Amino acid sequence: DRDRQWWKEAVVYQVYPRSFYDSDGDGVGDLPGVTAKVEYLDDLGVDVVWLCPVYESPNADNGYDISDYRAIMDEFGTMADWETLLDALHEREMRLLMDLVVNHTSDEHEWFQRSRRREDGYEDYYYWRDGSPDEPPNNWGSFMGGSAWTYDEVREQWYLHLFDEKQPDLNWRNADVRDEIASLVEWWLEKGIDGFRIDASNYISKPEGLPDGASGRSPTGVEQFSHGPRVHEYLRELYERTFSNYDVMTVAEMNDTSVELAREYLGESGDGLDMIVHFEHMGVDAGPGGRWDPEGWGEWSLPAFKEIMSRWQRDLGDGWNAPYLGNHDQPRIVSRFGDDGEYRTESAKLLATFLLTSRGTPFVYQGEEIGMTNAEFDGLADLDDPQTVGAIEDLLAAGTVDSYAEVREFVNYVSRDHARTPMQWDDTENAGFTDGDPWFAVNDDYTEVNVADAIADEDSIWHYYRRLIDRRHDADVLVYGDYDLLCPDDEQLYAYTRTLDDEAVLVVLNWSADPAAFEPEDIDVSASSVLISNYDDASARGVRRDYRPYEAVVVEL
Ligand code: TEU
Repeated sequence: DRDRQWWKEAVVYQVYPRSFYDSDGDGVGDLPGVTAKVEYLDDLGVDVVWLCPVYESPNADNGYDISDYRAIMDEFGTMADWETLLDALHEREMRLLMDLVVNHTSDEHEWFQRSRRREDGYEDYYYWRDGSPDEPPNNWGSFMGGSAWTYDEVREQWYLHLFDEKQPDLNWRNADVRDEIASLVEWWLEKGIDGFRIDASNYISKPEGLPDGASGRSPTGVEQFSHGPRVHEYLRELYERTFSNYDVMTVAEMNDTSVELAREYLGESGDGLDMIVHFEHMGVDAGPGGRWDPEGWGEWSLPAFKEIMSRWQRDLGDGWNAPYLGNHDQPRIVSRFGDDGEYRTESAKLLATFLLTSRGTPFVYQGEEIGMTNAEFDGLADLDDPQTVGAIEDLLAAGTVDSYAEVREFVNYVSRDHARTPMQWDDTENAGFTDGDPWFAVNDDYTEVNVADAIADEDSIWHYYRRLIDRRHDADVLVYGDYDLLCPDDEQLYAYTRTLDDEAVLVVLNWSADPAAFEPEDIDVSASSVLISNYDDASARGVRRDYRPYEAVVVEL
């Protein structure tokens, strides 16, 4: 009845290949670079590697704009390099999760090139609309800023792009498009991969007539194209044609999703998806206008965060969670949810404790295991991410701000670029990421924050992750156990139990830089023993007491 699955017991590690490890000195991370670090990942103890897109791409959005789904990006290597990586992972009993980006293609994809020339059979592969070149067909905004429409001079029509103008949206209403997608998915599954992370999956169905969006939400129109009318039909169909025939995991990325909506997609009773990546907790520190609102950002309340996380932990029914705190689209977790100054080590370990004692399949993003921090970007020219740049351009165009200086602090808090600075392997030049010129500047703190130092120090964040992952692998209760929240209103403490049959674990996290008293009434701690803690004398101190800054303790009850 626990419905055991390998992917429920797995810990996933996300690799952003461009910034992971450069094997050939061109300044760009690559596939042989990932292969060179497979042993490293095995030592850390992770089970699954999620590889962000490595397909052929002009890199308008670092690989999320694909021009050929069956080819490897030159900068990353060859298909043979990819096969070597897959084999290296499988030899160590690790698995490979690939990224499936099919809400849109690159405008350089052959389908788009044919479609813009109205070639037979391709006319309808994208969303094309008539209209005068200065009046977009509706008011939808793009996630990358500006309108979601671009006028194409070749076809003399507008095309829809929810993301960058170089990422035209595929028209899933066209059965040929769905056939193409099923066929490329099948092609990769046949190569022996272990699953897909499905990008932007709740946006694939657009409502008939593409009605205008209401004002006040960002981007405009999101309520129209998020969870559109045929989204379940499309995902279920893809599942039946492809995933259901293989022993693979699927995790669907869905911004703008509630627990109730998520349940409709998950499991056999839904669309066959295994897990959903939701964004509710990513909104806790946003201003009233959403993530790119330059006013009112940065403050967040622990009770509100607990309420969100607890709802997902408890109410997903037969569905399975995919807990995460950071990824390639978010700032660094220790800078955002912890303290990247005095308590960097303690707070990074606390975040790890939370993530790896959550119910669901935890996703660790590269660099989290050494407590990598946000970088500093002094001008627009220092940024790479089209979303951040687009958001700033919108603010400048609207006159909300007059210069980069006015948003510098905001960008240094919120940008997707923080996650994309090169992985810090050691304290040599360029943090050991490359022998060449890195494509993106290395964070200055690499002389202190790097893998080599972390591995040499038994008390490091890295070793703490390794131990936590071990504990999780040894304790079914951490994987399958029920979750119950304690002291929901406490502003400093996040405490919960996990229970499975006669096993019970208590997690106490002082999510603050000040001491906090934990005095639960109805928990029997008489026979408790510490499973892991980020303070080494936690055992001697008992459970009911004051907790020190960012102290995290997991006890078996
Ligand atoms: O992101 C999809 C998505 O929902 C975006 O809103 C994204 O989460 C945003 O960065 C949040 O602020 C996926 C990828 O993860 C992202 O890297 C791509 O840029 C995007 O799709 C387009 O493929």
